[in-house]
Amino acid sequence: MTTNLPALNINRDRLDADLKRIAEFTDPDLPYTRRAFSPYYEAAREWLAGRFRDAGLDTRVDPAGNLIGRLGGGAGPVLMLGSHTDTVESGGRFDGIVGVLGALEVVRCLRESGVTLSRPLEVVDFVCEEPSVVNLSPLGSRIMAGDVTADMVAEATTPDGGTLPDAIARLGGDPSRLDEARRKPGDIYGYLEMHIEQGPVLERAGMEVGVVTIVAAPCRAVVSLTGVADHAGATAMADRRDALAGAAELTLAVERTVSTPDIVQESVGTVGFLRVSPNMVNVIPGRVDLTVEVRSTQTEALLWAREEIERSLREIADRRGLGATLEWQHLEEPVTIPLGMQEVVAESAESLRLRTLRLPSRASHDAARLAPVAPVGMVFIPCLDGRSHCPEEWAELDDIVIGTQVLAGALLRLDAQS
Ligand code: HGY
Ligand code: MN
Ligand code: MN
Repeated sequence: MTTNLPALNINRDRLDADLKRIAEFTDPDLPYTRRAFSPYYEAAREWLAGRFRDAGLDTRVDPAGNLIGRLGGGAGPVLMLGSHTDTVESGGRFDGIVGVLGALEVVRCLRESGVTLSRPLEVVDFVCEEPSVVNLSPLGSRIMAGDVTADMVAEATTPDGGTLPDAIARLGGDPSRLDEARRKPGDIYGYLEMHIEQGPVLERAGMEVGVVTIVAAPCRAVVSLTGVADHAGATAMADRRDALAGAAELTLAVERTVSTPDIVQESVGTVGFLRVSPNMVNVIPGRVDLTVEVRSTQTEALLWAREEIERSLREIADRRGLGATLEWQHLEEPVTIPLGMQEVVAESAESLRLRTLRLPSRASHDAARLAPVAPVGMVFIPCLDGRSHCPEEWAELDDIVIGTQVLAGALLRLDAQS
């Protein structure tokens, strides 16, 4: 147990003002929507870089497009705090955002209290954590960890039809020097991320803080089912090759697979995207493109679920005379949080006499992507009704302040280890 650490007083009003200000950077018709590389995101980044500089951080955009503020010079492994400020569509006002703004507030408190860390500190807003802008996300943390390479970036495009290199360059990154954004094992002494739970466990248990023990792995596939577009009135049921009816069966097969009693405790599955063509009321769907996502904290459950979904697709397609393709585009492994990193978070929370619970993260995070190159730890705070990735996503300011206080204490404990 680390004792006699300096007290850092989180400035509640200042943090609240930042949270309110960044929420204004959204598509006004879809609050809160700040998709990576969108004009809203670029404007928010400008504002955030200014706040980093105001806090005394030596601020830059690395070649990957990550916004990085550094406190303290010198060589050697850095302490790192961060998360992301891009959102899903009509999604989170707090997902990722509390981690970046909380980290920024910790920096201001360090400077106000005159605390000097023994190591340099970096605060990072990782670019494009959310999927579907490119299928390389979480982009910025994966580039930093060496999991996404320059070749992969060079080939990628963004939904507006632009190239990913151009989008990164617009943020101030430099895709031609992507390797310079990479960190090797040993470069980062420890990474800490505060995040809303995006689930109901803390709230239901009446807990104030979560210590993350493991991060579930998302695995995503794109599926195409092709049948025969035909007249919806003149085609007998026995003569149809209906791609959407097949997609409906597959969707239920995904739900059934992950609801199998021996894996449902730790696994979930979703068909979140579906495109029907020609998508007209009087035409039998000739083609459906959809995504399948399965997640679990158990590797063997992921492997079994993926095989079972592939088997179901073959059976549905054969029986219905449909063409079918499935490509797993995104495969992750569950990430166990090192006990030492769990301890710095738990000790920080317990020193504040907070009701604390150790729990898995069912959502994925930049922390999981940095884990191959750095010891990572996560501080969870409750969110209203456990909701996330929706306009109703909400976190109480009191909880965000508490989480920031725990983040600060965990950072000081990490630094004291040096
Ligand atoms: O999908 C996730 O788990 C994260 O919120 N991007
Ligand atoms: Mn998210
Ligand atoms: Mn997130």
